[in-house]
Amino acid sequence: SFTTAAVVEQPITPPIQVNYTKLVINGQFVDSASGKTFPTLDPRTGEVIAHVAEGDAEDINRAVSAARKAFDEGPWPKMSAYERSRIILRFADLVEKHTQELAQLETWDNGKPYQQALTAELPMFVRLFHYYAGWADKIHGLTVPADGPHHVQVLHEPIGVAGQIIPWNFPLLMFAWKVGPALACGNTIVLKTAEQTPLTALYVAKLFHEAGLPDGVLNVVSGYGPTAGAALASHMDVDKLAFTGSTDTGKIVLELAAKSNLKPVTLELGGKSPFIICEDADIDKAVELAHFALFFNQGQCCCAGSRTYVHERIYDEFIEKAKARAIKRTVGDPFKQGIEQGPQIDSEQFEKVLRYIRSGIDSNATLECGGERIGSKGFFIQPTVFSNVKEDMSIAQDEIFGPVQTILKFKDIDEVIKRANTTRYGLAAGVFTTNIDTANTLSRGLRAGTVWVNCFDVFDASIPFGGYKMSGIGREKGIYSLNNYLQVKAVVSPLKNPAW
Ligand code: TXE
Repeated sequence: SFTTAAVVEQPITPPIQVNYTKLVINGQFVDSASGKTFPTLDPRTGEVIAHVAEGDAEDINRAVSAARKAFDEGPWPKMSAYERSRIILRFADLVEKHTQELAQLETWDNGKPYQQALTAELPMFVRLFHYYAGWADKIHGLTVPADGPHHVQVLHEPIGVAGQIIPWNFPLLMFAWKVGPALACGNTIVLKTAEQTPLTALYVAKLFHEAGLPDGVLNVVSGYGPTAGAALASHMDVDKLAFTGSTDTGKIVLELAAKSNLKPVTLELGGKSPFIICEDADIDKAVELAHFALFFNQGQCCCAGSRTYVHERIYDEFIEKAKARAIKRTVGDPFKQGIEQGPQIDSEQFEKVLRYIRSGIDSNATLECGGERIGSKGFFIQPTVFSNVKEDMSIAQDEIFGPVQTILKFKDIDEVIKRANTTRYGLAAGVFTTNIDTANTLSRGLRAGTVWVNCFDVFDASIPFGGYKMSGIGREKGIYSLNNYLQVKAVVSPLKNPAW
């Protein structure tokens, strides 16, 4: 039985009002051209939080024109890099002042535990902007020693108007990963938020303008993917596209970019990350870490440790303990103290997770616990654990994106490397062992953009993140993220005096 706080009959009302619901175009809050709005829902109840201006192709055109003008006529790309850095720092300070309201809004719109938003995501958001503010005045080119009497400079210039499309699982952090490097490099932006979670981006866009960001530099369009998102991906005047979301939609936007103006595209897509627990591991610690790796953020993480491989010698004990831990997980109103898990984001994701649970049962994996919805309102799902999972089951291959742990048994290291690599994804991996040779062998053998050894989900502004295989193209964060937003120009001139 579950100790969940379960049914949310009386959702706690956050002490905040939704003040910003319009599009942000050229430094102004404006209605959509069509006048249409769409509802953003509270995942605890499925009820409407607010009606938000619904941008579509016409609004994307307006936003791109504003961003184009702000790029071509300045001042942003031509401003001193130090001044750009100061504006970004002032923005980060303002966000810090409004941490509580922003965390409340993030929890309300997304359903994630308030403590997580408040103590992890908001500080990380601020940290990311401090990091990128630090880069703004340290981006510089090269001179290269070409053959012949020529003076050769390589300039690193902003790429232009960046189109950015983000998902709903970490609305603020995805904003920071995208907007931070683009602004530090002197670009202008049209950002399309996810239709499930439009609220916090509008709030922080307001703060950015208060901090002195010139009009037109950051435009935020709320709206749906096939309308606003597709218009942005295929726009002829957008110079670069960055996308985070599903692999299927990633393929669509890559194609739209190719068919329009061949804008370069970075993609951060789905995953099915293995978490490998070796026989020498401390079982209690491994159980806790594997639990966190999967269940964090309601299981809605692109890098979730969603295939737990356990060595056969400790497998039975691990299953018992993993099941006990899942049963203890507290599910309920994410505004309530002590709640570890809130609702899934919306009915579509909720149904998808329940479908995968049924498919796990049908394919004869062992359902150790969970498997049902909680209550009759909102999108709560019991923490669920499957054992006896085999690679050919769809629960071991597809991204479930929910609180469903799938546990597989392995015998030796070479075998588990091969099996862990048999997916179309390659976003992240985890390794739990006390043996340095095992850790080295596994981390080199696994085809994934991040390998966490004896830890999981450790993020930092300076650590690059991105995927191998169908988990994406390119890297975000760290020094690698800057190249996504820079053009390289070689300037060659004859040298009058070749000696010097
Ligand atoms: O994703 P979409 P969805 C995975 C996860 C989840 C699944 C589906 O497995 O269950 O994707 O989620 C915009 N042109 N991830 O449907 O569609 C959309 O409006 C342009 C992993 O929410 O990829 C939103 O802003 N844009 C992931 C963004 O794309 C389009 C995070 C993501 O939505 C578009 C989220 C189109 N035709 C889901 N269609 C991760 N990597 O972290 C949609 N969009």
